[in-house]
Amino acid sequence: MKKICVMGLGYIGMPTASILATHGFKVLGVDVNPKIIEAVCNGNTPIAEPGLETLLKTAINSGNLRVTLQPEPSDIFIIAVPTPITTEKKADLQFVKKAAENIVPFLSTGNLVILESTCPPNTTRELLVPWLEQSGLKAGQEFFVVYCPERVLPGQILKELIENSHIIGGIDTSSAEAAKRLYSHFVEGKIYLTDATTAEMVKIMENVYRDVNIALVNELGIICAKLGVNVWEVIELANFHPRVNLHRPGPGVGGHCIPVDPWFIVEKFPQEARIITLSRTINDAMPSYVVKQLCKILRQIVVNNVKLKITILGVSYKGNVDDTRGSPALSIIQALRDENMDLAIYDPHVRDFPYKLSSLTEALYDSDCALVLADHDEFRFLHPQQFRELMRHHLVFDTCNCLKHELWHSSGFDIYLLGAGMEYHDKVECGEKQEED
Ligand code: SAJ
Repeated sequence: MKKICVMGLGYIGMPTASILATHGFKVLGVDVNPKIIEAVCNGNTPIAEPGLETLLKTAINSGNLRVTLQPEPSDIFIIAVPTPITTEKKADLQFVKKAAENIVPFLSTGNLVILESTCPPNTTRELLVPWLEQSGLKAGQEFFVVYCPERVLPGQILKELIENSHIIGGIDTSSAEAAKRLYSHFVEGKIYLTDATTAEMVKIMENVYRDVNIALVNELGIICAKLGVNVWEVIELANFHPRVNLHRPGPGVGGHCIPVDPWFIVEKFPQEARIITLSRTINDAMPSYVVKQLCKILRQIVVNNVKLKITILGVSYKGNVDDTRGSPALSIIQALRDENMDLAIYDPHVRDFPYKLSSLTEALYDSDCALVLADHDEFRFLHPQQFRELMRHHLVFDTCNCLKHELWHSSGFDIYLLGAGMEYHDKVECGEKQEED
């Protein structure tokens, strides 16, 4: 059975290594962070992803998965390391370079190297191949190289790793075919073969598509709010059209992919990438729009500069994940602190956060307004009665449209909704009446 070395045990590397090990491969998981290695050796996973802990334990117990700080000679090397952006919005490829350099001493004839990290176009051909050829071996002749982007959704990683289609971009046909043989062992979706640069563009364009579409609805939400109509209702009705698929507005675009990857195109094509750049600007401005709207809502209760307490519900970058990287909540919290507001933060998923987290009761006690920033499933079932008893004022600003607004309204709350204007709280009841009709 082939031996596979997975470089990087993060959100992609860890699940990939576990899946390969449970499909009979001998897998060595490598990470530069000793804490990750220690956690895995103790049977823990530092990543909260449904099903991963069990799968990882099965993989380790089978004897097919080992984890360590240094690679070893292997048949296949998979690079799944982060590719962030610098403060100047340029791709930071230092981790890919380091992983390639670590592989070089162990690379031998017939090996296959797979890059899965999201990278700017031409990274595989122009950077990875020369870095690997430091071994003295010739890519395409003595070893194989492909770019095979990870395209799985955090929260559904295990399912999507197996069920999604895979795009394999080879530096040549033999490389692509070699990678196809590997992925065929566990991928149930279709496998498409192409060249490396096309595969790089596929990956970036998928995330650009999402970013541009989110910017579009965020812009439409701001317009609808001014117009006094509810963007969520407009979207729902427009999406009945067979060729329309409007996304969801929100407090901003977070995570480590969608706010990052579009810059990989902008960096290389600044003149041409106009919609892409504008979309990034629109989405990045959403947190400050949320803060402005919140300040408008609070005007009705401000008396003599009394410090207001805001309860923040949800700080992860999206619903049902524990990940707060790039979360819009971070800049919203900072801006509200600058506005001299007292903040209490509750998130049932998040454990590590730069600001203090509270229990729900603690967060609601004497609060003037609840601000929903992530659409966790738990929030849909929150009961307004508990909020009523604990809060000083009964205001809620839902930026994700995840509460049952009629219920909150009938429990005496003034509900405000992102993309629906300041008068929305008067209309919630009307919406209820219309439904009854
Ligand atoms: N968001 C909106 N409105 C929407 C959808 C998302 O405001 O309609 C926000 C979310 O709240 C979040 C951000 O966008 O803050 C990103 O969330 P997401 O669910 O769109 O994406 P990620 O970052 O969790 O995962 C994306 C996925 N890409 C696509 O769906 C095209 C995933 O498949 C990729 O593998 C992943 O990026 C990646 O690693 O690149």
